[in-house]
Amino acid sequence: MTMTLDSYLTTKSQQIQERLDKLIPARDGPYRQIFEATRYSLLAGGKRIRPILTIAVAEAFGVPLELSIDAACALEMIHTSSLIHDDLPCMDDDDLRRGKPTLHKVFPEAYAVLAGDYLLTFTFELLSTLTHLSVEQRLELIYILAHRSGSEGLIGGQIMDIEAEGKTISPEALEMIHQYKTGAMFSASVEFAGVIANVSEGEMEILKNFASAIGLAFQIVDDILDVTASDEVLGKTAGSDVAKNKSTYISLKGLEQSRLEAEQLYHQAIASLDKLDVDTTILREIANIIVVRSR
Ligand code: GRG
Repeated sequence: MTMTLDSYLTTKSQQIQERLDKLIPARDGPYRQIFEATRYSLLAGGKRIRPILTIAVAEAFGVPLELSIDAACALEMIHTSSLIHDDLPCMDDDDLRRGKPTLHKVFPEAYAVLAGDYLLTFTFELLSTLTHLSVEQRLELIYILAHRSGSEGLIGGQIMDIEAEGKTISPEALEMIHQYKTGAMFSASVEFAGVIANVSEGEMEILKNFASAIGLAFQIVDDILDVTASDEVLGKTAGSDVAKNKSTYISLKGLEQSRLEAEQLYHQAIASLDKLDVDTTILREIANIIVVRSR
């Protein structure tokens, strides 16, 4: 990682952390536990790659951080909501997330369900109240996020993932699961920036192609790290795909071919950026780190 990108990511992560802390503060009162439970997972860190992408793409089009950060935080909220639910005993039943015990291990399981529900609903409340954006822009963001979280996004991807457990599926079926489960949120992140920056239809198409390539690359690398990295480095349980008998890029294509495909997707992402008429230096570096990351 270059120093420039390193400090860019650190700065943005801190800004996102501070903003999330303000958007969902600790509160007293008879329902204070919902804020405690939600903040336990939301403020636990994580790479913040989705909100960083929103901010970075918006900045590439000249939009200052103040205009994109709340929408970026909304994305991180829905992402965290999906992680909390994904970790529940009725789903992946995981004990470790973001370097800490999962929410349902520390709070009653019902609180984990409710914290996920709260983040999911608060996300849309937040987007509807972003008065620095036009009503049309807000509606567009709400549509994008609802669509990318729904049957053709997070939720559809998750149910296909559950259906595929214990089976060997085709590479095409696996790619579809990855595009829905993981790619959809990367698409939303980049589309969010496009809406906030009022980009042209042509630019939006290019951004979507960029997002689709890095989203799939991110998940392939996630599959690779699941077999090559440790719990400590990942902050979540390594080897869980094999333990749950899931088809992954590695099980279907092997480590070498998976690395090659991630690399090809990186080049595809860069080729999309080449078509944009703005400074995409940081976006190129983010695309690179998605492929060469170690956690
Ligand atoms: C709440 C809308 C909603 C949906 C629930 C449970 C579920 C449906 C979907 C789960 C989808 C899921 C867990 C996808 C995995 C995506 C993925 C690669 C997560 C890991 O992301 P990182 O590495 O994690 O960016 P950090 O912790 O760094 O943020």
